[in-house]
Amino acid sequence: MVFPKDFLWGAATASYQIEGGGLTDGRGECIWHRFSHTPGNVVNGDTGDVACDHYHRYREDVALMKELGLKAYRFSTSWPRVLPNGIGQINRAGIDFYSRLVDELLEADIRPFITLYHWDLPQALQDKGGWENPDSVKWFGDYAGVMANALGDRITDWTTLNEPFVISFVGNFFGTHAPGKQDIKAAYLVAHHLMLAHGAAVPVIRQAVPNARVGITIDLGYFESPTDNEADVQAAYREDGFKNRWFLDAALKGQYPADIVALLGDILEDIDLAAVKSAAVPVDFLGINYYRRHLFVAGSDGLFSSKDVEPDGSEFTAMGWEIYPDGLRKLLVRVAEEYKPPVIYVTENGAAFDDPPPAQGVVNDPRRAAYLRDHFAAASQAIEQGVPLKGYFVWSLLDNFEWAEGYNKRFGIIYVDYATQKRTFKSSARYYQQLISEQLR
Ligand code: IFM
Repeated sequence: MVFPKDFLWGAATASYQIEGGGLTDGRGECIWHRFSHTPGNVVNGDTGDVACDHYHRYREDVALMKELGLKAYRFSTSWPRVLPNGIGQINRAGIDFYSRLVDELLEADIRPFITLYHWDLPQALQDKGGWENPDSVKWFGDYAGVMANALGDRITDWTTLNEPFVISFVGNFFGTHAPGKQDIKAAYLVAHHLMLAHGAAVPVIRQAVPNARVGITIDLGYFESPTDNEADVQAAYREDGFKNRWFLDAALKGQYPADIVALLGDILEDIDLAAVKSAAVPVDFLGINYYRRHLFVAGSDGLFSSKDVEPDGSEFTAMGWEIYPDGLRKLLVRVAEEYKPPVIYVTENGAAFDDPPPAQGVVNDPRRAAYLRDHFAAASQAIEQGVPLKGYFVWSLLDNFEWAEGYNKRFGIIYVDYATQKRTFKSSARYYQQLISEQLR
């Protein structure tokens, strides 16, 4: 594995998953606060009230990043920490927190990559319909402007949204994420407004930060059929359309995939589909989050007449996700060829495993280190094949609040003992530290 010397080795987190700090210092309620405080939604009734207490321990966490040798850190900002009602009055304490964090990162020579929306919509906006409300496009643009004006003197790398598929469908169709709806029409409306909001926010950021590099992060799965049978191949392609092409085509081509539009029919009746043209503003990079492969054959299930199948002989993570590194290479090559983003970052990749507790000052997690090694190798092959991949953010820096799974699933390369908040490097963190230093030598 050889990466360019200027390759950005990073790690990622998200506000609600690590910050904690409850509703202190003027932070408004977000939809995940409401959702996780509603019994039955999250394993063990866990909430993000304390999480990794990063709000108070960010200096210690930046010191850990520096020890790892990270060149870049991807984090998200909590919209209601900055704008408790989502719009209007700015909470100075919220801005100050992110300002201190950014200063600390720059002091440590770590490049801050900010994400404006990683799922913690202000509850006050959800009460007005949330992302289903067409006004959400303007709300998000205004919030982007507040952040760009506050931090644009020190941050050049800006991401609008993280994982529009999960926001729309897991939150509004499957219902297992906040706000917990099960309404497919609502999910497509949310997806549409998210894409318009991205399109509205990019110029706002550019206006405030002339040297900004702006992008969006889309979660992609690698879809294929286990057979060469044409009907099975087509079924896998439809599933790819549902999850991947819907958002890639919107953000990078300004249109929705015609085959999926045709299948959805009336579900889209309230949406002005042509308006998605405005989502395809030029971006400086595309962020890709990759975790797994999905196998599908033709079937009679659901809108896409498909059926998912279990891969034979594969390994799985604690989330039950298949470990399939070559899917990352294939996706990167395909996206580079078909959508031609100027730069790609892997903005998330990593795995949950049932780690043992710390012993002699370390947590032994060889499977996570192997997972990362094999995915880095796939990424390096993609670069050899001409993909403009310029950086890689491991998910996640710290064990954290894994949404509906609570603290039950650990994705960190750094172990967090939630009772004491003590951080312990896992052996995967030591592996990553060594790889970074070798690659930079
Ligand atoms: O923890 C999440 C993250 O917030 C978004 N991408 C996937 C991760 C693992 O599920």
